[in-house]
Amino acid sequence: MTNSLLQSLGVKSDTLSKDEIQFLDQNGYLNLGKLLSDEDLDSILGKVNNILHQEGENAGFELFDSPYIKHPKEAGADRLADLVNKGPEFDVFYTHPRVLAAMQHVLGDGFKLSSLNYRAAKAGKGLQKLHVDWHEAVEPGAYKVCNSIWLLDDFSAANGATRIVPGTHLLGKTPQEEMDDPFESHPEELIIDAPAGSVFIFNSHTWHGGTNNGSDKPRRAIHSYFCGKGMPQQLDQQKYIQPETLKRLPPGSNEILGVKA
Ligand SMILES: O=C(O)CCC(=O)C(=O)O
Repeated sequence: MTNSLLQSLGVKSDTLSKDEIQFLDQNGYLNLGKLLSDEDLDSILGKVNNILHQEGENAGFELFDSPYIKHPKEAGADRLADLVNKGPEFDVFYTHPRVLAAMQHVLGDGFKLSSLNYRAAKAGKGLQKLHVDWHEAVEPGAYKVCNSIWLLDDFSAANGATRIVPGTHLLGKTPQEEMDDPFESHPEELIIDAPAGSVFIFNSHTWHGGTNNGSDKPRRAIHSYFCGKGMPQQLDQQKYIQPETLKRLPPGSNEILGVKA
């Protein structure tokens, strides 16, 4: 991906402040603040509900097509996949300049979208192991994948918010290698506590996972997940891309999706 494409999408040298970059480098995650307005959230949630209704039992079916999804059928969560091709409401998730700036910083030039999925931890469920989104540990700096989580509900320890263990992207170890039971709490984990519309970047090599949703409502989020140059996408975007998606996106955006123009 060229720098001029990123510039045309609004990425500038100061899109992330020096302090934000330093925080991301040291902690392996970054709170970008509230990037979605309440009106945006209404429209996105309306669309998500329609898709859930339309797809019914088949919701998230595209995930089963991917050799790179660890738990396509997660009993504790509902999922939707391929949101790229399910409406213009979802364009912002992979074209927002602050997200693109963070991805370029973590993954380097040539990064692309890996997948754009919805995950809702069901009431009373949703606990995941602490994990990384790669099959093995990598050396600090040699990052392959990086995620952003877009909160569609207020997140807190009460409703299954994501937990993150800051700084673990620098260990060169996975939780499986270090913990007796990665389902257990980690003494240094933090649980996201932020309002709906907020976006967190997390380097996917930072140990993280969903927690149990102790509320009586689903805890909803969209993951806009990216991979570095030459890395396989979680969803084969070329296979699923629809002409109308490319038509409505700014010129050159096919590079972000890793598909032909
Ligand atoms: O939705 C979340 O809180 C985290 C999900 C996650 O890490 C995963 O599904 O791999």
